[in-house]
Amino acid sequence: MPATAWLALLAVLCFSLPAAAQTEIKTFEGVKLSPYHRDYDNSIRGPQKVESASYRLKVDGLVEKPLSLSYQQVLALPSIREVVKMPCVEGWTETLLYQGVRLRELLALAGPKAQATWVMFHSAEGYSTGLPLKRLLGDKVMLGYKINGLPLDAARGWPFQLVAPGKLGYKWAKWLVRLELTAEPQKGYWEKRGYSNTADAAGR
Ligand SMILES: Nc1nc2c(c(=O)[nH]1)N[C@H]1C(S)=C(S)[C@@H](COP(=O)(O)O)O[C@H]1N2
Ligand SMILES: [Mo]
Repeated sequence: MPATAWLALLAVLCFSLPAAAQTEIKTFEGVKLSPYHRDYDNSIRGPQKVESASYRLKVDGLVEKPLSLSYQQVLALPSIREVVKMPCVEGWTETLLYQGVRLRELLALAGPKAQATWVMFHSAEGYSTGLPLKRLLGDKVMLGYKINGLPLDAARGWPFQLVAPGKLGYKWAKWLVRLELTAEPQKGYWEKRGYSNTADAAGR
């Protein structure tokens, strides 16, 4: 084969392989998924552009070993995939395929202290919410970084979103920067404004 043909082949591979890896998954194990891209946004300050080079996920508070992890360090941990439903208090529900790191794996790396009973999730734009530590040890609770096979973008919550099945959407903090373990329950952004700190998505 002439050199130009090799070059052409190489170019085709370089452009088509990443593109193929980025195709959105639309159905998974027979379940029709909600679309990744939407034209509405209900977050308190709109999509956030989190800087990737300097990004660190902090896990601190009542832990034996505080963590400060880069995006790549989190992605290197074992991951899971689950189809989950995210119901917003506004009335809509999305069914999405999430991929991420099980929260209990991450928490185990930090080693919660005996007094820790609660985890506060802090986001880049100042949003926060929290859940009982016990509730976060479940099989399907994760630090999500892909939806329908695509990495989270600025609208979806890059780099990480809490995936909390059974809880209303305002517990699913996006643009996560810090997990803080505390001894007592704390109120987050919406909870301080009167929303339930339990946020059970009963029947939704
Ligand atoms: N950082 C941050 N996370 C957030 C919010 C927000 O305003 N800021 N809004 C919450 C609410 S009310 C809902 S319903 C979901 C919507 O998330 P989605 O983009 O996955 O649909 O994000 C939650 N996470
Ligand atoms: Mo919401």
